[in-house]
Amino acid sequence: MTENINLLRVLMNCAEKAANIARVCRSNEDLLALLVQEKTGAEANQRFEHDFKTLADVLIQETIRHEVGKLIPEMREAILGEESTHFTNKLGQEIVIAVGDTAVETAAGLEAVLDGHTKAAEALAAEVHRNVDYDSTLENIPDLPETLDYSNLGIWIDPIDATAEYISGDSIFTDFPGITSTGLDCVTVLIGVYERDSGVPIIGIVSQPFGQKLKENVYSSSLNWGVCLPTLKSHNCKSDSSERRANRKIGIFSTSEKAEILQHFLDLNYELAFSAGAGHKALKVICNEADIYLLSKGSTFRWDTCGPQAILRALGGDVLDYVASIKQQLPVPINYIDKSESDADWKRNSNGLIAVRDLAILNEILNKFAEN
Ligand code: 2IP
Ligand code: CA
Repeated sequence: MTENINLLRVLMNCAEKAANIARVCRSNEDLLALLVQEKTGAEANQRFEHDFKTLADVLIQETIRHEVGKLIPEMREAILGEESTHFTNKLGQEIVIAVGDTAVETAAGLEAVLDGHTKAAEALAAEVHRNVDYDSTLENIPDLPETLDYSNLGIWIDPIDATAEYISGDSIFTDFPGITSTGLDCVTVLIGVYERDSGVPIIGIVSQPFGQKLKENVYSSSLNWGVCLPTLKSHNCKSDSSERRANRKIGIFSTSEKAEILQHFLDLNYELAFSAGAGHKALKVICNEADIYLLSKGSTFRWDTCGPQAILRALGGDVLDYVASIKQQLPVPINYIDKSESDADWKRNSNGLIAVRDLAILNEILNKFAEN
């Protein structure tokens, strides 16, 4: 059944479908009204804003599960993300999101959840069921090895990373050193495939649904991908080797990173950039616009890192466990081996992270952090 299926192509189309859903929620008036409820409005409105964002996330996750499950049934149950299909909205009602066999069926289910917003439900369902063959617009997509054991693969998805940027949709501004700090550019769709027995990420996709502005309110995606298997290392990432990078060491950080951590980088002659979105910051390292993304806190999750990590591994870099790497003075990669559900926090990268494209730059950094 899965003989002629290329998982990389399937996931590229899934990422594009996710990007379409993310874009339509901002371009369709009815959906945008639900997404951006007046922040100062009634309490019920504020509750709905949160709920609609959850609904969009769950819907994208379910759409990807549906698409992958249709083509590769053995992976259906191994597709994981932040949300569950059953969630309780802020009014205490149980909500179930399901992708039906037809757009009409999906719309009917969504309409019930969206409290009679018929047009909004139909617009979403149309995107869920739209035929997407984005892969045919891309070049140099490799065949995956025939030996790939799909039953040993799991997927982590972040349907919309940098939610706050997505909801506020602030205008994009470019800050030093030419890296976008806030806005829709920081929004990413993150898909990562890992081997369940080894916990190692092997296929990654990072798509920016608002990566290319075509005209006012019209965007197309920028897609980066990577494959890192013993017999195949391949990627397609737009890399920035412009003048402004020559001989400059650049670190990218969360705006909430601790001052003492930033000071270590200043001591090592790094320039500091700040931006929103865990996926976006990792992407800046992938694209060689920054050398390192270090986060000392445990504020990211497996769905934030699995995809970017697979791409960085394909490029010769990795995403590391911050605490363990400093302690052992060695690069210790983040690992995705399935953990027991009894550990409530098992999905969190609780030790922080270090994302690099070139492992060789780590020596002085690990040293510096060990001294202090
Ligand atoms: C968030 C989002 C935030 C990031 C946080 C992620 O994911 O990417 O921007 O914080 O770590 O978990 P920061 O921007 O400070 O790096 P989501 O938006 O999906 O909750
Ligand atoms: Ca996220």
